[in-house]
Amino acid sequence: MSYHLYWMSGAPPVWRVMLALNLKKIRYTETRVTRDGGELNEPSFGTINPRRQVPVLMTPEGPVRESIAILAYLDRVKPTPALFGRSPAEAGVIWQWIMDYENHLRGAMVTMSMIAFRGEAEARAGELSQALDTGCAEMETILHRLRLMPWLGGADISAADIVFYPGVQWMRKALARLEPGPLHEMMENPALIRWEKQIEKLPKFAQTVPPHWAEGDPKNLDVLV
Ligand SMILES: N[C@@H](CCC(=O)N[C@@H](CS)C(=O)NCC(=O)O)C(=O)O
Repeated sequence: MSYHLYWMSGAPPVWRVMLALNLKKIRYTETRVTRDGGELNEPSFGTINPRRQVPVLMTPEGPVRESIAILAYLDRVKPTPALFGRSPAEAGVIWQWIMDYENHLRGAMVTMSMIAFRGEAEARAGELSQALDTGCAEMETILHRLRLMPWLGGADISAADIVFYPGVQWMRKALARLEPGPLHEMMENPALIRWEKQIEKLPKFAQTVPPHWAEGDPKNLDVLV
């Protein structure tokens, strides 16, 4: 079986897919694209993803786009470790945490990141304050869960952790550029830090970290749209 990933440095949805591929020990080849490079606008890319976004995983059955759809695909390719649980109850809990993040925290995370990375904290103070409040309310629930359980889904790592982790790293990057406040304090919670460390011990984790973060290149920070 051969798999090929189209990816962009710093994009949280891409990071999810890389974490899942490595967790499942599925080998893949890759093409790194950049926003400025124009690869996404090439006619050939439009045929594999009409939305002209990454990640796209090329599979023997054709291209699969949308990070969570790719996680579901990979779970069928290699069911162990299970990303979406083994029982109806586990699947329900895992999906609940995924949808909580997607529907509630992700938008606030994107808003605070864009404002922070573009240095617009003063000009968009009202919007920022609302995003930070939502961030605090959502993180409260997540922190409560992580104080009780090793992973968001329960006893084992799941798609919920993989979906959430890149968002946490974006939030950390954003908060480092903003005035300290309650969300900064919440992000220092030991349960969250313990959970992050568990993820960072996953196979080949270092290879999934956006290379331009390690290179200290400030460009391309706003790939998240
Ligand atoms: N819902 C999609 C989002 C994909 C997405 O937004 N990708 C962005 C990077 S974060 C992208 O490819 N943007 C290309 C561009 O804006 O030119 C997923 O989860 O895969």
